[in-house]
Amino acid sequence: VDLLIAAGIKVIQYREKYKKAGAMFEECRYIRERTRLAGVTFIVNDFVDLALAAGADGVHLGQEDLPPQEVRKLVGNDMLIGLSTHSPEQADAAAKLDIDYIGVGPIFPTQTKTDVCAAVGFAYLDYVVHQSKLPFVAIGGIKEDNVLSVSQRGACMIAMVTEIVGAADIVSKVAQIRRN
Ligand code: TZP
Ligand code: MG
Repeated sequence: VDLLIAAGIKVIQYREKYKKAGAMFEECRYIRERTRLAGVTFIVNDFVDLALAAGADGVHLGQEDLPPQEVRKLVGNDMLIGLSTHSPEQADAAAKLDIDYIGVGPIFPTQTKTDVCAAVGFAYLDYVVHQSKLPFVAIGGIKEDNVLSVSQRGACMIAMVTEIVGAADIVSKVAQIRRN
């Protein structure tokens, strides 16, 4: 997290799936402290209670998580809600919800998430760029060597996991990606 902040990353999402709640809370508390000092947005994946307890800026939901309208009742109007989407139908449904952004992907095949649909490719990205009014984050298999193909199609927020956290030098990797 400290390296991501040093690299100038604007949004950090906590994506732990297997630890005990207490351990996750301790990690989120650390991330919250660091991101607050740095002015970085902090989103918790999947767990509404953890997002609230940690004072995160937002919570990210999948299609099979709690319904966004129910989560809105729990978190109030100030917290961001993000929703993963994988098809034009899901983007259209998301437009009717009180959410702040959608995830769009996986654009390319990914190893990071096992319970994920097949890569949606550029067809779905193009649909969102041209048809959706919600802010969106492109995700899934995005790397230094293909990020330009995603941004040139109109994505201006891009999420990367492996390419960044798997880099030997995170700060240089992010600088190199930004030079693309
Ligand atoms: N949602 C769709 S793909 C994905 C998530 C969380 C994983 C992205 O990870 P990577 O390593 O950048 O492919
Ligand atoms: Mg999820």
